[in-house]
Amino acid sequence: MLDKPKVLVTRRQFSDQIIRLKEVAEVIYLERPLPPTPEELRNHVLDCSGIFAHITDLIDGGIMDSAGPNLKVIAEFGVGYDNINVKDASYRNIAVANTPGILTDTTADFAFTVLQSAARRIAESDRFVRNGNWKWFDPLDLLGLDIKGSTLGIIGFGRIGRSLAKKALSSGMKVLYFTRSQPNEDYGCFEVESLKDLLKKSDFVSLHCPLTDLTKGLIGKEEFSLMQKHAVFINTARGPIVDTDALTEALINKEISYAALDVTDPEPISSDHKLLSLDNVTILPHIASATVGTRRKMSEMTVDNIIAGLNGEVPPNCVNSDEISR
Ligand code: 8YV
Repeated sequence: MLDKPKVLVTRRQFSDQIIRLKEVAEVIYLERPLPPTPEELRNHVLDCSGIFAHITDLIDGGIMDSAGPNLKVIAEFGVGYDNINVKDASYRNIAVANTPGILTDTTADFAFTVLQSAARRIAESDRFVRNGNWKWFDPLDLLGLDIKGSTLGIIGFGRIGRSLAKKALSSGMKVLYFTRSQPNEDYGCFEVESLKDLLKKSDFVSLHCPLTDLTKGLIGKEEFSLMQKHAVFINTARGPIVDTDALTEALINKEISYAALDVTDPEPISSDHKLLSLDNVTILPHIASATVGTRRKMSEMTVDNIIAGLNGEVPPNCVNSDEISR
């Protein structure tokens, strides 16, 4: 009998999906909450044909070479796959796949929730009560921003950006967007000519572009200086799209009024980071897609991608199908 191919799963996952994988593969399962160190990753990946990868795993040509010639598929648990060097994978004829679509509404719902919570100073107000500061009703304290009639600027108008736009429009917001690619449908939103234009005109700015060489550091000192003083900045995309030092300064100097972040750079952010000492920022631990239903489906899609890859097929959600041969 032929040996089963090896598959590395780098974090704990839903047990039914591990069982599915075990039917077709010998699974090296790092069933613990902590991500593997780069050295552990290099060791565990040896002889693997597939990798069930997470955002915490930096997978470059070196890791692919540590796996060796059997490696056929790297399947990311998520839509963003900036932790995988796709060029290196294509060069080695390895398929890279992700989980698009399934998390669109969950992530956009979350972005809108975070936007509304920031507008109404929810986290700050909760701290206010817990710290014993709620003495009396004060008509002029903890005043927020209205959603209806405000302008939302969306940077990146892919699936998640467009889903957020629909929610914002139905709540009476005006929506501007800036994108480098051609959107199919804009539902009555307005495309702006430049990022500058969007930053100047928006009351809320929300990031929805992938992290690439082009978008790394896209929002820095100059961009924050263009935003309105009352503007709220939301990042549920990727931390390194924003210059963290510039954001910290902008919040300290009140160049913008508030930031709500589900992603940071570095990630996780250390508990003694300056940002955490500020009252005008909410920081969440990368949970935009974290619902039971969505994470389950993401896990299932990741396993679908791996099984197809092990079978020598192009995985259903392959991002480099044009660059590999099967
Ligand atoms: C994932 C995400 O949970 O899909 C993405 O790009 O950021 C999240 O939905 C995260 O990537 C964990 O691997």
